[in-house]
Amino acid sequence: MLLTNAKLATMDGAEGYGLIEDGAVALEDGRIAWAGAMTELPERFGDGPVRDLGGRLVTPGLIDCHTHVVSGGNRAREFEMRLEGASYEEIARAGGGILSTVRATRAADEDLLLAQALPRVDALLAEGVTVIEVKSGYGLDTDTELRMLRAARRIAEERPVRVLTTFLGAHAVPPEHSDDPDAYIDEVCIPALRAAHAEGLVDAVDGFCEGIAFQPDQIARVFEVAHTLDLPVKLHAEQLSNLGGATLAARHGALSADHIEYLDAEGVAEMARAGTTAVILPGAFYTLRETQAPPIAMLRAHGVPMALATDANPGSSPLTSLLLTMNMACTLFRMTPTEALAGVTGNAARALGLKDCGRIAPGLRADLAVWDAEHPAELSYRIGFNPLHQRIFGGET
Ligand code: DI6
Ligand code: FE
Repeated sequence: MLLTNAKLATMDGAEGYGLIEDGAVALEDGRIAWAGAMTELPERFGDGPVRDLGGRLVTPGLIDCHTHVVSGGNRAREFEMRLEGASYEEIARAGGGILSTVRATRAADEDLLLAQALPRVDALLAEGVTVIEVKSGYGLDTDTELRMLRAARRIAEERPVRVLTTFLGAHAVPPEHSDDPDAYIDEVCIPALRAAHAEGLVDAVDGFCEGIAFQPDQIARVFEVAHTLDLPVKLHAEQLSNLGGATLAARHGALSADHIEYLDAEGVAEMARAGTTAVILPGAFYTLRETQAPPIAMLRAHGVPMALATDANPGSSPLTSLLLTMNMACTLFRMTPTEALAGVTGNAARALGLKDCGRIAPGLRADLAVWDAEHPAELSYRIGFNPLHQRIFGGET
């Protein structure tokens, strides 16, 4: 299959969109066989079926590298409580917040968890997403953590999308261990991680390093086990305060440190040194009406790659639009539209440790998004408008 008459934002190159006007992409066996200017098309790609894209924009398929789309129930009532003046942390300390989703998730069977996740996934796919990451973390017991991960894996059987699963047992202290978080880590979280890994359910390990969640030494114990299982790590760090989580993550060779509103210069330097990607989550910042923005200029100056994700979750970011995420990153954090698109393509792939997607380049998976747009900045500029013309997943439309 040959796609012709396309404007390519290859996202392949040191910086910028890697724009190719009047471009073509040859797809073979689910991979990109060739991409470039039509005038340079090698002869052998001219023989097969041709699809004229009418001058439309083609980008890599979008990648949502941080989601909690598998979860029970919803938290609309807490949304109302916050509007009445309660803070996210107050609600969490009073047994609501993450723990209210834990109750609903524990009560849901695997089919229900899957059924509730699919409409959220569909919303993402409708905007050209071809890869999603999905976390556990609303079970906080072995059975429910594994059930969440099994439901997450099944998303890829039900929909044309690639799913990477992340074990997030260190997300919150469950009520039955409220007086002993250390015992939860050692007696529940770590054994659950081993069990999930043994069942092939884990692609990476995450934690929530925060006053309302876990301390750095507790996260470090989970990371040590991840290393012995050869699993990459990442961390929810510096979202509401600075506990040095990004530094901890970087020193453990983390793929990413996520949120990082309260990240300081030391943390930025450690991330740069370790090659840890910054995952920026404007949906949570917006929902919680945070006022401290992540240190974008400092990350940029240190060359820390920046990814963007929805953080789709029922509490702090009930957001299932990567396009709106891109707009928020530009408007709220002054990221550029170029950075925003890199954040949901090449840098999102990097945050997941994936080398076979996120760019339009020979040999990579044929995961593409075709847009009714003239320029890639349009994807960040509009609010609540979806210009997707077509999604191509592994060469299939
Ligand atoms: N940070 C987040 O933004 C989500 N988890 C986390 O550690 C929020 C989860 C929730 O409020 O349900
Ligand atoms: Fe999150």
